Amino acid sequence: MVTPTPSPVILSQDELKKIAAYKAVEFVESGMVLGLGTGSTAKHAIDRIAELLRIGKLKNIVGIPTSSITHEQAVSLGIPLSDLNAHPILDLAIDGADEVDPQMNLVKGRGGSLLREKMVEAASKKFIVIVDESKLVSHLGGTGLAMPVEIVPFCWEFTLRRLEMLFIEAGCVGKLRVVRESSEPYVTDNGNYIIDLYFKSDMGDLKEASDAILRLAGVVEHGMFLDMATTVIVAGKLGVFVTNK
Ligand code: ABF
Repeated sequence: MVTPTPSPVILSQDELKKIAAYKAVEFVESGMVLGLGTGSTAKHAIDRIAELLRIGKLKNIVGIPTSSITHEQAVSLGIPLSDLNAHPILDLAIDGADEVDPQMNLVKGRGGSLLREKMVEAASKKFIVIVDESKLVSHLGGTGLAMPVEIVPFCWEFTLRRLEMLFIEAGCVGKLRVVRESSEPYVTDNGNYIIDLYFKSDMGDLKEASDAILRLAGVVEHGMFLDMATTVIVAGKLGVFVTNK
């Protein structure tokens, strides 16, 4: 008799995100001040933190949300919240990312919350990034997908052109992010706009690119998170991998 070989379990992308998120929550300890990320992966982590608080396995957590949507989720789950004014140093932040390179540099902000995410995560002693394996890239901006930049609404077309000019050799094209249903500009939690930059070729040295973008007066922040992650947790077909800086 032939014993059937069990077929491998195929996990959905969302299930992989949940695995990475739950793994990250294993690093949360009672009494921590926690940066709560934004996006579908971070949402799983927040659900899990709330569950552990509910059953008493975690106590005295203070959450610092990185967006209004995360704020709403945390409030609805009863997670005590505060802000950076009251807690300028966080113990740990957990958040997703759009791209992760081999040096643990990130692109974030396709969800629109990059400014608050960067403020909160830069203030955190540890920053765990949680992703499914589709987010791994060999170099940032090389996927043909957007690298977001938050800008002030004033004369946004001028700022868009200036951004394109910075990366003219990389064939950079900028697009104002709009709300799909209305074609109106997407407005961030901070009342700003987002320009999504698309590159035809490598944008060059990341630190130089970052500095050049931040020197433009209409720019508020960009979505490259360089040298910020202290741990990356990747869930994929072969399992869950934790890499520390
Ligand atoms: C946030 O959510 C963002 O910085 C990033 O744009 C996005 C990742 O999305 P998801 O977890 O839904 O894949 O962390």
